[in-house]
Amino acid sequence: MPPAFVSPDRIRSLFARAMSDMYRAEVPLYGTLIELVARINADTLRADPALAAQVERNGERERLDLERHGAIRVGSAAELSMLRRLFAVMGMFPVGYYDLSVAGVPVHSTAFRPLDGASLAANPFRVFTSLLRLELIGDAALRQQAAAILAGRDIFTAGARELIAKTERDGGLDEADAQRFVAEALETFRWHGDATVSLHDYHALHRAHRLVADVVCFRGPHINHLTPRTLDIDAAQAEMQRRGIDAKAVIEGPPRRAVPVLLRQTSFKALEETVSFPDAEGRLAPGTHTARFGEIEQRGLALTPKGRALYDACLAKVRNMQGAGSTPGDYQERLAAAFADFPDTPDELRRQGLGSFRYRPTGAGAKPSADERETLPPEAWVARGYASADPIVYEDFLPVSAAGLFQSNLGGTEQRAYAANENQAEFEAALGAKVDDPFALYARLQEESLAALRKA
Ligand code: OOG
Ligand code: NI
Repeated sequence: MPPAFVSPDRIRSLFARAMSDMYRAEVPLYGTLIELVARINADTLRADPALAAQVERNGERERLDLERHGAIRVGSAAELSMLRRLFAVMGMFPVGYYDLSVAGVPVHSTAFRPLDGASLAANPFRVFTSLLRLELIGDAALRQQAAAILAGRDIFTAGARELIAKTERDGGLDEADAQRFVAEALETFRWHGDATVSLHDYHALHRAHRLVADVVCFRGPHINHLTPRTLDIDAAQAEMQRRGIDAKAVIEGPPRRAVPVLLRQTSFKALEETVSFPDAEGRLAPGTHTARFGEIEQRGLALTPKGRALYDACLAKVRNMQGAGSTPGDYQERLAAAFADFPDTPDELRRQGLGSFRYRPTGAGAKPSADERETLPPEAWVARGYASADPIVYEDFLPVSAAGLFQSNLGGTEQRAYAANENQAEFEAALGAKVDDPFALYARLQEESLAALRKA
């Protein structure tokens, strides 16, 4: 009898739930965010029947309450490539390359996430994963010390390693192994209240960059936030402020739109947490470390390369505008002004080829002829009432917001600049695989919906 493997989607769902429970216990404010977002989502759907219908049509109601992303930072190629194999067990694969050195953060990153429509609908859980780039640290002695510490740690349990190997060998895991895998994998993401280095070494690494200390001084890459998805981030932001949560002043990303695009995010500031540091005699000295925070996001339309170029151009305008002042209100105004020319109806976004859409038969009276089926462009299907077209959700990240998060959430305000150091080839060599191109994945989702439409 063949073994009864459970699907990677199920393992991912089990893992996302376990991670959420763990983070809720570790960071109680996260529980508050979850509850706040669930309420706002229910209210938003009640107040907006068209949105509710769209969410329903796309099978997104279920995933909405499950939806989270997390973030971790690792220190070596060995750790990154092992993570790739761990995430593959859960049907999560590396998508996109993000160079954050331009923003003064010595890492480059990818997002591990499900790829196809059915897996995304089942549970879109994703983890933004960054690799420390020690080569960007100026002090050679410190660089060597950090590399030696990293070389001496293993962030994976023996059980996790064994079950990853078993999956690769046998092609899957049965239910009992899947449960065991989730428990073992979770260990890698846990917070450690004790550092592996002395307070003195911590401070030295911290001076090189806060992020170096965060990656190097602990036994594992603690998950540093877990982000639920809201349908109305302005309402979520107002509610955070009303409850006295120390939220960031501005929402990162595009302005509020009738058709939300890409990703808008807000967060509360990172917590300063007590950590003990062993000295040479093994005595523990108290100190603190700042890494973990809370974040909420709203996801919108996945843009095509043409749409993304327009988005980037609009955003660049904001930076060049001389604002009346620098209050959050002024920023929102400037942002809205800069995006005035960005189309904001589904029809116009589609006509100009700025976004990716999922087409499906309306099931209404009107039906295309056999001939139309072959020749009619997608736009005409919608115009003639044969098909509906809904925005495909952006599943990835924005490097500019990510950099803003890194900066505000490592607890510091100082800005550092590294020269632009994009090196995707080196990242992929460390990862042991190529990353997928997000634009190609969105194009494929749209193409698949069109192919199904023509066959229907
Ligand atoms: C990752 C920050 C990126 C996002 O939502 O853009 C991120 C980090 O701080 O490790 O999570
Ligand atoms: Ni995030």
